[in-house]
Parts: sequence; structure tokens; C-alpha cells
Amino acid sequence: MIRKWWKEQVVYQIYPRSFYDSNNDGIGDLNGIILKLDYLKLLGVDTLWISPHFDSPNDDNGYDIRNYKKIMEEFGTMEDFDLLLSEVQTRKMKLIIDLVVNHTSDEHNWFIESKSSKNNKYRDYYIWKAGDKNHPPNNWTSFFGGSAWEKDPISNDYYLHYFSKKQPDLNWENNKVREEVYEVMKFWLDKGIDGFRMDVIPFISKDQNFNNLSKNEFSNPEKVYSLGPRLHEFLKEMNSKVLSRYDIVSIGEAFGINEQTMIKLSDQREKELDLVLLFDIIRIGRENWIQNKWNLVELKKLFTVQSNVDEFHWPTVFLNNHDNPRSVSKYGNDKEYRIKSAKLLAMLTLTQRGTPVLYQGEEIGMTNYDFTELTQFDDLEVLGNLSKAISSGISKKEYVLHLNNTSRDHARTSMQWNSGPQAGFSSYDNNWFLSNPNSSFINVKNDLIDRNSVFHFYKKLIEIRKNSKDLIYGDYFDLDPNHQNVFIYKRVGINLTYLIILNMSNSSLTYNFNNLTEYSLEFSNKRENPNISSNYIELLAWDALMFKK
Ligand code: TEU
Ligand code: CA
Repeated sequence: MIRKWWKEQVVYQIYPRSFYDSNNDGIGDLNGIILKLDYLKLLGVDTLWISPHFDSPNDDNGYDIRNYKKIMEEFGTMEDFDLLLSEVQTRKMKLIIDLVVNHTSDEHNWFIESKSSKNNKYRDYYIWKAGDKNHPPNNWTSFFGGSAWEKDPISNDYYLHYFSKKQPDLNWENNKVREEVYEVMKFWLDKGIDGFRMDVIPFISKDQNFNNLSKNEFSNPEKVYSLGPRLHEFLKEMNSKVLSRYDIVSIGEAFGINEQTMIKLSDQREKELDLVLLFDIIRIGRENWIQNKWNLVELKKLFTVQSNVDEFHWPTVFLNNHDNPRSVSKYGNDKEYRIKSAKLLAMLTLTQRGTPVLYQGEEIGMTNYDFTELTQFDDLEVLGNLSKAISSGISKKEYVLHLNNTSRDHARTSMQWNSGPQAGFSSYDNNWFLSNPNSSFINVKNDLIDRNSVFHFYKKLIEIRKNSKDLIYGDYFDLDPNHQNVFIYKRVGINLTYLIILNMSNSSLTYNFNNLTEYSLEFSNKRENPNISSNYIELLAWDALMFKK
């Protein structure tokens, strides 16, 4: 197994807007992150990934960049960024930033120039096409609702936007665009950052035939958008011109890709990306905003697929992020077993083969927000997809019920620091977004005091993981892929073997397993000793046990 620093670290994602507000204007900021670095150091995470911190009109909370070399005003200044980086480095941690280069904001200078006239030298920085009479060039759809094409009244041409119409897609066919992107990357790398998480990177290459989506493709256009013919060529160029020149990590957000693309993107011999963030696990049982039933057998299969490609691949393991609901609400039981199931999910995330990526708040078991009205949502995706929902026969009320399990906004409520107003996120009383009222009992302050908290469980597991190369690099074996409730797997290292047993259900059960007595119990989320005999173990609801031999 090839050793790399980014295989041995635990990544922690920060959504700066919701993390901590240092100057009480209701919006989280870079200084807020600095003030919480000691907290993160205590937790034991090593690499921080911050969601976009660049100048932006915030149509999509910073994923619409107006200026790649300026800091978002609400977040602070370039001096604040430089201080954040040096404070991170002082603590021997690493910093990764978000690279959003499939699209820019429509307020980016390149786009302002581009749309100003057909002869402008920036015209080809974006993707312009003539319409078909009064119709867009093809039937491609935007993830945030409606057509992916917007008509521009100046030239009467249409420009392409996979996301909102304020996020025009860059034209990667244009060499100059690629050079600009590489230049932006070097600007930040030369400051000393440790890598990029690359937003929707599989979408950068567009099939120049611009064929219509078929009926089947229509509801999941990502499966087509991620098959651009020059994707691998572009990434190889980026790698040779930029990435390979620094000791950094590149993590591609890989929404919609198939297995073949996954294998190619992150194959170390291909020299494209180091890691990919796959969506299969996080979107299990889900079709857009609709949550369907899923089962553990399907989930386990997905872990096996990504873990066992070969020694040239290294997976990432994550159960939530800023675009998805809270993990304890989706995979655990956020009611009577919130604490216990959150700990189980910690064990799952931190004992798999792959780099764990935690999301702010998961370490204290934060839950989904209980949305009841459409007006409570902030995310543009919610309103954007409303008409699609209605036209598919779903009522407004049902739409909200679905969103209560699927909306991106669950992850964007304030980080819960204490039981005070605004969850201790800010002392301003009119924050940009909601705080969950359950901060009265789910908060960092409580978790730091209580030695049996979710926080301390994460902390301990991170420590165990960091101190064991066998746990990090050991081979992965799912021991009972077909069991409906128990997730049991081994990690076989050079010296040690770990055995993880997770009861992912609300019921107690007796699980037959021989030779358990050969192992010793290393860590668990139980207070009492488990009942083990030579050929079975009794598991209570949401028991999570880690054995070693
Ligand atoms: O996400 C891409 C992404 O695929 C999801 O947001 C997806 O489009 C959506 O959830 C479909 O239901 C990245 C960022 O993580 C996200 O925050 C941005 O909104 C998006 O790209 C555009 O930059
Ligand atoms: Ca602020």
C-alpha cells in the first residue's frame, strides 16, 4: 500500500457561513473559524476543508464566484485568510479550499465582458449558442429547476448554466479559460494551502454535439453531464501543469459519475485526482428531493465497491456534507437513540478503509431541522424545484414532507455551540439562517463537559485511528453482506486485525459468530460489557463494537 499523508488524516468540512460569527452581523466568518481552531484541534481532526470563501453575490452561498482572488466581504479580508492559514499551520493542521471552476457567478468580470458583445474577447469564456426559434438550443435541465439555458437579450443567444442562471458554465474547450483556472489555483497554492476540493469537477467537459437528453436521462442529467469527452484530458493537463508541482491533495466532488469514471479519475497511475467524493452512499434511496426506502444490504454493497477497487485507489468516507441532510437523521435514529446511533455512525466513518470527511456538527450529533413551511427554507434549490414537484403531482405539503428528509438546508442551520440564543453561533438576533431549537440540549458546551458525549466518542476514535496504521491501511472485508441489520467487517492490517460489529437497527438481536473470544474489545458505545460467548454475541439496539486481535 502506497503511504500518503492524506490517507492518514481526518478531514473536517466547515461551512463558514454557519460555523461561527465573530463580529455579530449574523453571518459566520473567517475569524470565527480562527476562534474555534483549538476546539477542532481538541477533536483531533487534521485537515480542514472550507466551503467557498471567495467574493460572491451569494446566489448559491458562495458557489457562485465573482472574484477568485478576493475574500467574500461578509467573511473578512485577505489578511484574515492569511491569518487563518498561518493559525492552522501553527497547530500542525492543513487547510483545503473549495475550487469552483465549472462555473462562475454571472457577476464575474469574465461574464460581464462575455455577454457585452459577440465580438468581446471573453465571449468564448462561456458557452453561447443560438436558440432554435424561441426555444433553447437543447433540452438540458438545470439542477435548480427549469432549462439549463438562459436567453441573453443583448445578443439573443443562450448561455449554458447547469446550476442557477447566476452560475454560467465556463467553456473549458477554450485554452485561455483553462490557463486562467490554473493561474487562480497557483495563486492560492503559493500561499501555502494544502489542496482543493473541486466542485462538480466531472462536469467541466461538455459534449460538443449538445444532443438532447433522452426521456430516461432527463431526470438525472448528471449521468450525462459527467461523461464529457475531454474530462480526463483536462484533468491530466491540470495535474501536469499545477497539481503535480505541489505536495497537496486534490479531492473531486464526483456527483453523478459511473464506476468506470470513478476508477479512472482517482487512479494514481492516471495522474488526474487523488480522491473523489462519490454520491452513491450519501444519496442512497433518493431521487432528487424524494426520499425512498433503502436498506442496509444496499448500503454495505456501496462500501465494498469503493473500498475494494485496488491498491492504486483510495476512497473517501462521509455520511453528510453541506448539500445533504444530517447523518444521524438519515442513517441513525435521531429520536430515542440519537446519542448511541451518532456514535455508531462515528465508528462506521472512522473505521472504514478510506479518508474520513466529517461535517461540522456531526461530532455532536446534530440533527435535521424540523421544517414545516416552504417559507422556512433558504436554499435556492427548494424554490427552483417547486414547479417540477407540483407538475409531477406532488402537493406543496408533500414537497415539504420530502424536503424534511432531503433538503440541503438541514446542514446549513447554525453550528450549535451552546444552549444560548442562536445556539451560541452569534449574538445578533437576526441571523442569515435558522438555528435548531434542539441546541438547548445538543451543543458543544454540553458535549465537552459530558465524558460520554458524542464529541468524546469521536475524539477517542480519531485518536485510535491515527495511532494505528493497520486500521488506516488494513484490507477491508464485509463479513456478512446480506444481513439486514448488522454491519460486520474486518480490517486486516500487517500486525493487527480489527473487527467492527454495528447493529444498525432499533432492535436487540443475537448474532452468531465463532471465534469472537480470540479478540479483545477495543472500544464501544456501550457502558456495560457486551455479552459474548464462543459462538454468539448479544447486540442491543445501535450497539457499535470494535474488537482487535
Ligand atoms: O454540489 C453539486 C451537487 O451536485 C448538489 O448540490 C446537487 O446539485 C444538488 O444537491 C442536487 O439535488 C456542488 C456544491 O456542493 C453545491 O453546494 C453547489 O450548489 C453546486 O455544486 C453548484 O456549485
Ligand atoms: Ca460575521
